[in-house]
Amino acid sequence: MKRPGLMRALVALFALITATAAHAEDGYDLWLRYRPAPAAEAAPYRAALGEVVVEGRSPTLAIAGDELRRGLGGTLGAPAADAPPVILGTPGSSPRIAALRLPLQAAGAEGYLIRSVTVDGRPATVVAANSEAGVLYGAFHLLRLVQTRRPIARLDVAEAPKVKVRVLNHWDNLDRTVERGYAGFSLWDWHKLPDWKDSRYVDYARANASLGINGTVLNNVNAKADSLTAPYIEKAAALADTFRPYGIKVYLSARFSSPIEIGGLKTADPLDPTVRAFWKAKADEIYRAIPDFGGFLVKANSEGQPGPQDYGRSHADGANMLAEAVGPHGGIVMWRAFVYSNEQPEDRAKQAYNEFVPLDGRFAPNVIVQVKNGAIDFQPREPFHPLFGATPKTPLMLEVQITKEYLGFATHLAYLGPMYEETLDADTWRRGKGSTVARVVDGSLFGHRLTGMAGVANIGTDRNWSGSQFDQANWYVFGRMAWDPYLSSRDIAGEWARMTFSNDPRFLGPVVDMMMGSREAVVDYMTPLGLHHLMGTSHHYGPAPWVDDLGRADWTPVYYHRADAAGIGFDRTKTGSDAISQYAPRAAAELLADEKNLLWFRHVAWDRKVSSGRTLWDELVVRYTDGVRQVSQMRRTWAAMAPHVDAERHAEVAAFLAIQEQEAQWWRDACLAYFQTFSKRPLPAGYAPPAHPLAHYKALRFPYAPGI
Ligand code: BDP
Repeated sequence: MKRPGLMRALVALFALITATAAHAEDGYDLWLRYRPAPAAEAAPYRAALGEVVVEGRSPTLAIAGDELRRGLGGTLGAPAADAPPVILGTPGSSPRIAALRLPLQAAGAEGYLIRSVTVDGRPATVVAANSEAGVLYGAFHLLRLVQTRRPIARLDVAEAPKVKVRVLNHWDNLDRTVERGYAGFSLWDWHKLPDWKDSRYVDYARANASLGINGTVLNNVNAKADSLTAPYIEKAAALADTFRPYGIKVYLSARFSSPIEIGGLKTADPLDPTVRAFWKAKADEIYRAIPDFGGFLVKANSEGQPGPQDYGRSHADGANMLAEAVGPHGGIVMWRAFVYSNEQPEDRAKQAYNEFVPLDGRFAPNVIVQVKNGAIDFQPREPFHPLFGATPKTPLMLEVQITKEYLGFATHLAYLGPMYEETLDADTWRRGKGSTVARVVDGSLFGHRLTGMAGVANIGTDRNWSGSQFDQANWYVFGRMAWDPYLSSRDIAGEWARMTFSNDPRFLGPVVDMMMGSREAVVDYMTPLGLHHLMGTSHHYGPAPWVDDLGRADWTPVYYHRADAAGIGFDRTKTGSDAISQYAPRAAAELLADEKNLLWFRHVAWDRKVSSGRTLWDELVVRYTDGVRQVSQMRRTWAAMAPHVDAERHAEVAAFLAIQEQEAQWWRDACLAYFQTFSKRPLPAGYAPPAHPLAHYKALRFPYAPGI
């Protein structure tokens, strides 16, 4: 007898299996994969976490409930009928939660409690907060506990973010190219907005909410005034509507000369009344479309961007004018301190401090100054920026780069958690020991309530969002550290690896170690011992330490490494630019004592002995070589992980590591071939010479490298 129904079902099942195998894991699901846990692992969670009960009605609460059902369902299967319920809500949305009289004061506007409680005489788990966004964050926290297999008996979690403004900075252009983006094109489909909203906007919002990221600056800091015209405000409003239920506010980068370009004015002078009126009217217009608009991010008088100094005014004058426009609506201004000028003979590393310290106390209360982690520009390693701790009356937010412009683009595996942590843990010594950058960032050092952390996003249209599987970890660690700048980068790496790949200890041990060492490997094969800014011109791809002929000296690598017959490095002590004096004396002493910063602060003779007992030249060769060796080791580590990872993602990571190994070798060889022309010394015994003569490396051209 023919069984067409069964046949059809089998065919459909087969199609489904092959389809899932082919598309099983391309990385789209990020750390929110919710794959089934093995039965034994699932058992305690199944017994403890039953039906999800959302108390109250609102888009955000519904999202929290749906996410929990999706996550618990995916990981644990359908809820067991007799398992205690998971109850979500706020005291305002839920009489049962109100009746519990939970100590929610400390949770503030965005925090939450997760507790094992008794409701109606029966055990239950509550996720409670003062706000709906807090409930959503709590739901993601509970999911994370399950995903990472943390114990959930007698739950008593209390969390509140330590930083108020936790924003991604998208360097996305209106034509969908992304400046320094290595993950495809911009997610924002401006042309089709506001009528068509890509479903990825929702997944983007989910991912951010899962980390507590509560803001997104949609457009490039090198901004076009068009972003502030009516059609683009409407498009931004459509995105804001999508992100709002996820607790995410939209911000825009503002081009300082907009009053001229789109306002028909002759000037953008911040003290001109017509200019002030333009910005007030513009802010009012934006807030009509986006009532919870977060505010403006501004890059002014930096790298050719217009700014208040074009009119003889200060950064404070410029920032305060915009602050006055958005202030009545509750908006803020994030004013960037990334300023330097080649017309000034001063060491570039000193310029931001020199500009901003005299302005301390002159910014409006809704202005926060956004400072990169180091004084130059997102290099693989920089000492912390001397502005941190130096402006007691001005709140500063930390800006880190998530996209890896200077750390090998998307193909190099470099987990940036240790880099962010290094900055946050650095002691500024401005109010004695323990005056860490983290305490500047969370406001506790000087008692600021406006606090923030910004990450230059690495997100694009690639299926895996970030250009590589492991670059997702950099988005993840940024979000987690913005929520709590005291978290450990190792713990976060473990959390991410569990959620993204596997809870198997045979996987986690080697892979977390590999992640933790990966940024140091990049430092070694690109810029060891405090070297910096050796990359190719404009596209920043690959080594070009020899470049000395750009229009401006402060963009040339030779400006930074200063190699000559005597030695190498930038003297920033008293005998040189004295940039070191911008730090508190104890911090300066610590920075100088740390060999990692050797050539950042000093010009050192080739023959000087370093801590290993080797000469500086030999040490450079050893470090460059060891960087490459570390990548080879990473390849072997990853190869052994095949049993723990789906084939698709394993192959992608393996292929990228092979690229990384080649490029690490290229960096080593090109840099050593070049520096050897100054050191005039042989490589130590056993160290292979560069594969090609220097001329070969100098002749390489990359006109189509991504991200320009
Ligand atoms: C540099 C980037 C450049 C950015 C600039 C910035 O190369 O594309 O515009 O930072 O932060 O590192 O403004």
